[in-house]
Amino acid sequence: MSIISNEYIGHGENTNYTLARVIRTNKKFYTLYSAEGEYVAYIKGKIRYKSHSQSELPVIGDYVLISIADKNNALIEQVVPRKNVLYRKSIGKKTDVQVLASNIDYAFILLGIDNELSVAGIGRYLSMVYASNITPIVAISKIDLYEKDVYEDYLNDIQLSFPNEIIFYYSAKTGENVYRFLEYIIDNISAVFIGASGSGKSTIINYLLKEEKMKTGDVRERDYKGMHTTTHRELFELQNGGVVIDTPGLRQLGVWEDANGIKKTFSDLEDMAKNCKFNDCTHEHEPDCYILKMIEDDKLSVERYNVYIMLRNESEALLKQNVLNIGKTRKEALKKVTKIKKK
Ligand SMILES: Nc1nc2c(ncn2[C@@H]2O[C@H](COP(=O)(O)OP(=O)(O)O)[C@@H](O)[C@H]2O)c(=O)[nH]1
Ligand SMILES: [Mg+2]
Ligand SMILES: [Zn+2]
Repeated sequence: MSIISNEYIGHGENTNYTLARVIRTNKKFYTLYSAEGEYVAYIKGKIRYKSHSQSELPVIGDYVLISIADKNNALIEQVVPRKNVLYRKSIGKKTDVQVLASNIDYAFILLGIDNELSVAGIGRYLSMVYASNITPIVAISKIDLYEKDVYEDYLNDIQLSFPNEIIFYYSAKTGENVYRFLEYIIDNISAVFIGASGSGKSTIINYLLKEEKMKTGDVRERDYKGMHTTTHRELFELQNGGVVIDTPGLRQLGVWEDANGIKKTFSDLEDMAKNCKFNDCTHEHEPDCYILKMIEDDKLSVERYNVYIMLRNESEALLKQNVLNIGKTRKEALKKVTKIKKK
């Protein structure tokens, strides 16, 4: 039973509850895997009531303790403390944290070679994964679409921009390099697949599963009451015991890469910055900037530098904008309070 990884076996042993893992989430219910089989489960009202934000509610990958009435009616009593969560922050009226999956060892960032393959985009995904303290692996799909000499230089540039990350390319059509996934996804390891819609997540998972457990493209299915529902995320066990988690396409809109994740992605630049003349050097125009000197000396890739500056500036601008927004809502709230007081 590798869906439940070794480190969690035995959890809840001294309780009347059964240990299970969330393998599918839906609006109203969850599908769980346990040693005794699969269950449809609901959250105990208390959990929903007590939770301060959406991020505390069960997500795909969570281990939970359940009480069981029958196969179609189990109750999630507790979420077992998470090892980690893959999350992203977005800015709208307020800052939101969206938890995509939990208890993850690797996040495979999938990018179609025919689409959306940019150094900046990769930097963004890396920052998100590092902010969550998860190891990223970049996998570039659909290389069967082009001759090697068309994309080889480009892929070299990408590797030069991210010299510390594992990056490989593959084709789910010809099977080229697909084995690379299985070097990482082994027994007791959980890997999540992220990337834009159409980048090939479901296809490679199907390939790895060696059977059509999922439909590619939009997944819609009937739930147990016969209603059409969109399945959000799904977790599967490979024959070798590794676990893979599919996610829906991530939209970039309003997404805010955490300053922390950016720092981790570019930790070498953060280190170099210690040698700049000014403490608050922006590394854009200052004299005696060590980072600019490293570029001049060909010791730092210009592309890597550009992505760093872009993401850092974007993150700072969004943060500022957000602080302003919060300021505005506070002012509005205050206005209301004063009005009430005047009455
Ligand atoms: N030529 C080619 N097409 C692929 C490859 N991987 C996925 N596709 C196609 O890309 C489309 C989107 O794939 P899908 O797995 O549904 O993407 P998802 O949205 O990331 O889950 C489908 O039409 C797949 O057949 C690949 O390696 N080569
Ligand atoms: Mg898909
Ligand atoms: Zn500098």
